Order: sequence, then structure tokens, then C-alpha cells
Amino acid sequence: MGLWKKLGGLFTGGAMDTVKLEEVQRILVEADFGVEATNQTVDKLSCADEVDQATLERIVVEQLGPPSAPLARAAQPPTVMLIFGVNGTGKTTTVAKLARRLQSEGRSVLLAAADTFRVGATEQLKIWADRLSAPFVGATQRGDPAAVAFDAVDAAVSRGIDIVLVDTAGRLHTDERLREELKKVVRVVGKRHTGAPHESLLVLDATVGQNAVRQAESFAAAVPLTGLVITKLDGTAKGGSVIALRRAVPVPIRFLGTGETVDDLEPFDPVKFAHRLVAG
Ligand SMILES: Nc1nc2c(ncn2[C@@H]2O[C@H](COP(=O)(O)OP(=O)(O)OP(=O)(O)O)[C@@H](O)[C@H]2O)c(=O)[nH]1
Ligand SMILES: [Mg+2]
Repeated sequence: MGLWKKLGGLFTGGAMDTVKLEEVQRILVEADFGVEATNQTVDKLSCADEVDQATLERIVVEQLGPPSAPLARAAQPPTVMLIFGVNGTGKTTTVAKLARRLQSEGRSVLLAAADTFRVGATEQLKIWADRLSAPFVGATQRGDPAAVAFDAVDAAVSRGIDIVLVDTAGRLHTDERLREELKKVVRVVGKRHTGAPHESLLVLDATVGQNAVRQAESFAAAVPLTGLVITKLDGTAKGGSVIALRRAVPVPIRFLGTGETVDDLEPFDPVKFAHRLVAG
């Protein structure tokens, strides 16, 4: 159900009072806005002369940041994109979705399995690479992720490939070794190719709500990020977490994941998203 269906009655039935504002607050927290975005939204709503559905949509849009900008393009190919995130957020699936999207724009893509930590991770990406007929670089179990990333960039340079998508390992965001490993991947691709990484995207799972906020903050402190991909929005009525996440990591939201198939990736459009959240 859209937010307006839950909130609208409070605004149409006479003047706002403290009791009604507390009810608004409760509904926004329940929709996973998080405390800060909830308070900001309530402040804005209580300042508005008249609140209708369009007012609420506009207030949500203001908190979502700009529409998805085109992904960076290296002056000299390949463009190198690193994909980060906690376990199970949808990194590997997002790599496949991005590859599909970029291929459909006529660009050649190489997939690199720099998740050498989890058993089966390399094979999982290899299956996607085969389905997408994309070249693939991986290592044997427990190989060095930075070495895989380096080899992948190297292969793309020599084969004239446009884009390298590097899938990385997901572990708890508090894991110090993971942080060091990811920093090394960033450093090493930068040494191999000028300007790399050109994109560093953090993949966040919308269904875990406020937990994802802590993860996002922790990753952002470890590696410089250029954008967010927020996944599993098909599985949640709590789209408010998108606002909370954008607040926690003030980099642009690039894409939304809306399902498990390779085509379920949408460029982020704040107006469209706010409409979906509010109107349902
Ligand atoms: N419903 C839904 N499921 C998704 C979405 N994106 C990924 N998934 C599912 O989430 C699960 C985990 O996806 P992966 O891509 O393996 O996640 P990961 O971050 O690479 O996981 P690790 O490598 O274990 O850290 C899979 O079952 C995916 O199909 C999405 O947008 N919507
Ligand atoms: Mg993975």
C-alpha cells in the first residue's frame, strides 16, 4: 500500500496537531525512513500550507538526490567498475545485470571474479559470464582478489574490451581484513590503468532496512564510493530505506534492483520512485 493511503486521512481531516504528527512519524518509521529522514519529513510536512499527495511526493524527491547520471567512461578504455557490498546484498547478480545493460548499449564487457573468499563464488560469476557470452577472469579458491582484478584489467587492455566489472567478496562490513583487501583492489587497478577504478558502486539490500545504513557508512569509510545500487525493492513495502541509505552515504543512487532476473535493473529516477512509494 502506498504511503498516501496511510497518511492522507491525517491531512484531510482538519488541522494538524501533535497527536496526528506523532501518527505521521510512526507511519514513516514503519516504512523504514529512519529517524533522521522521518524527522525531516515531518518538519517539512508541518511547514507546508496544505498537504496533498503531490506535496508528499515532492518532499520525498527532495531527499532522494539527483536522477541517475550516466556511468563514468574512461578516457582510454577499459572503464573499470568495482562492485562492493556485504554478503548476500546482490553484488554478483548486479554485476550480471549491469553487464547485460552495457552489452545492450553495444559495449563489450569482461567479468572479473575477485570474490576468492566464498566457496562457489567464482563459479557463480562464471555461469553468468557464459550466459552473457562475456569474457571472464577468475582465480582458483583463495587466490588474491587484487591479482584477479589486475589480470582482468590487463586482459581487457590487450583484448580491447570496453568495460571491466569486478565482483568482490562480501563479508561483514566490520571485517578489517576485508577492508584491507578492498583497498588493495582499488590501489592495484589504479596502478594498472590510469583513472581506475572509474566507478566504485556499493550494493545495498533494501529489505534489511536500517541495518543497511550501518553497512553503508562502514563501506563508505573504507573505500571511496561513486554510487549506490539498492536491490530487492521488489520484495519490500518499505521503500523508505532508500531515503535513509541515501542520507547515510551521500553519493548518487545509480540503479535499483527489482528482481532476480538479469533484466531487473532500473536506472534511478527520484520522481518515479517517490510516486511509487507515495501512491503505491
Ligand atoms: N528479489 C530480488 N532478489 C535479488 C535481487 N538482487 C539479487 N537478488 C537475490 O539475492 C540473492 C543473493 O544475490 P547475490 O548476487 O549472490 O549476492 P552477493 O552480494 O553476490 O552475495 P555474496 O557473494 O554471498 O556476498 C540471490 O538469490 C539473488 O537472486 C533483487 O533485486 N531482487
Ligand atoms: Mg557474490
